[in-house]
Order: sequence, then C-alpha cells, then structure tokens
Amino acid sequence: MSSYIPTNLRTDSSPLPEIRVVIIGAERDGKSSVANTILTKERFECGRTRTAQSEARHEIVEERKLVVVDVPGWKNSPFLKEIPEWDKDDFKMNPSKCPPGPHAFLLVIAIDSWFSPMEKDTLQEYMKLLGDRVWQHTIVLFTFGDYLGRNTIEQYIESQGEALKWVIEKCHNRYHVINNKARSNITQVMTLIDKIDEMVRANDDPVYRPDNHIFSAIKKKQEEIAKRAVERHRQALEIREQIKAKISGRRHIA
Ligand SMILES: Nc1nc2c(ncn2[C@@H]2O[C@H](COP(=O)(O)OP(=O)(O)OP(=O)(O)O)[C@@H](O)[C@H]2O)c(=O)[nH]1
Ligand SMILES: [Mg+2]
Repeated sequence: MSSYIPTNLRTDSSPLPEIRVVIIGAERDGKSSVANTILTKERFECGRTRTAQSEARHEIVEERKLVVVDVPGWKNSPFLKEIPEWDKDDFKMNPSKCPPGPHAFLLVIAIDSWFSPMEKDTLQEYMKLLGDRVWQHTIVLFTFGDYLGRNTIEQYIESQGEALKWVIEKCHNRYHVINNKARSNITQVMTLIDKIDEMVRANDDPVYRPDNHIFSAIKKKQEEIAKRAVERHRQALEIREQIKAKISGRRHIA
C-alpha cells in the first residue's frame, strides 16, 4: 500500500505521514553528518569513514516520521566523460532506496570553499541521471553553516559566481543552511522540514517516482556482472590449482 496521501486528498495543513529524503552531493561535503543532524542521532558513520553505499535509516523526530537515504559522494571532475557506467547506474538506483520514492532530494553543498564551475558541471551531470523532473523535488542544503560567521547565506550566495546561482535557480530558489557542529539546534532541522512540506504542497505529485523499468534493467545488469565475477574467480582458482598440481608433479619426477 502506498504510504503517501495523494495531493487531492491532502489539505494544506495536514502533514505527510512520512517524509522521505535522499541526500546527494559531492564527496566530503557533509552528507552523512547532515543525515545524522536531521535524524538527531548518529545513524550513519561519518567523518573518517567514507560512505561506500547508499543506505536508508528511519527515525521519529518531533513526532514526524523521517526516512533518510545517505548516498556516496560524487567526485568533482573536469573529465565527465570518464564517470564509470557502474557509478552512474548506482546513482540512478538511489531513489528506489525509499519506496515508493523520495519527497525530496537534499542537494548538499559545503560553504567552506568557493563553488567552482567544474563543481557545477559535475553536479549537473549527476542530476541529469535522475531526469529533468528531479529539480522539482530538490532543495539545496548548505552545510558548514558555522563558516558563515556573521554573514547571511544570501551574502554568501551573492559573493559566489554564476555557477552557484545557476544551481539555486534550478531548485526554484529553495535552499537551507545547516551547521552540523550544532546538533542540539533542532530549530534548523524543523525549519528544513517546513521547507520540504512547503515544496511538497506546491508539487503536483508529492513524490519523485523512480522509473521501475530502468531499475529492473540496472539490477539485471548488476546481477549478471556479479555472476560473471564469481565465475571469473572460480576459473582463476581452477587454473591456479592446475598449475600447482603440475609443479608438484614435476618435483616428484625430479
Ligand atoms: N565545521 C563543520 N564541519 C563539518 C560540517 N559538516 C560536516 N563536517 C565535517 O566534514 C567532514 C566530512 O563529513 P561527512 O559527513 O563524512 O561527509 P560526506 O559528504 O558524508 O563524505 P563522503 O561520504 O566521503 O562523501 C567531517 O570531518 C565532518 O565533521 C559542518 O557543518 N561544519
Ligand atoms: Mg558520507
């Protein structure tokens, strides 16, 4: 049974029974940290531990049921043609980690450094993998909020180049700042949830629905690759055993 209330049954004030979000962005930008800040608990390993695979965690926060999918970060690169196919396939699978699909993608951007055109190009390349409709469900989530000091986020955005402004415009001017070093500040999380609620109310379909045909095809491909890898390993072991047997046979003769 679908766990969301269709738009035509929702009144403006009725909260979603569950909010599902997928956290995406470049590596080391604070995705797992922000996942923990949102869930108000250390549910994902972060810091020294790099996220190796996408995983979902559930938590009730201030009486709201939250499902958060933390995703491995992409590598910013000027060589976009070189993004491996399996990396792209893994990325495309992320929305299927919280069925029937996420209400929001939180696009994490750390504000501890300059957001370069190369970072924008990489981000755009990954977003393309989710189709144009992904922008309708995306909020820019600035991390490293402690780096703002006395400045506002608007001042930070103004101080940046066109690359960041392009991303914000693609997200219909939806953004939020989180300071992961201030976990006790629940207001920053509740304000984010309000912004997600607002975006969902404005969307015709509250949920980004994954394309199940694409997922079945990717899954099949991944299973075939895994099967071939096992077979290759088995053959390698067999050849090693044959060589070993030959060598020990020669020793006996000598
Ligand atoms: N000062 C400050 N540091 C932060 C903030 N958010 C994350 N960090 C630090 O940034 C580093 C990386 O954080 P992670 O949450 O592991 O980053 P990630 O994006 O999940 O990294 P990958 O999974 O490797 O892509 C850690 O050392 C965090 O402590 C923040 O808001 N402020
Ligand atoms: Mg991580």
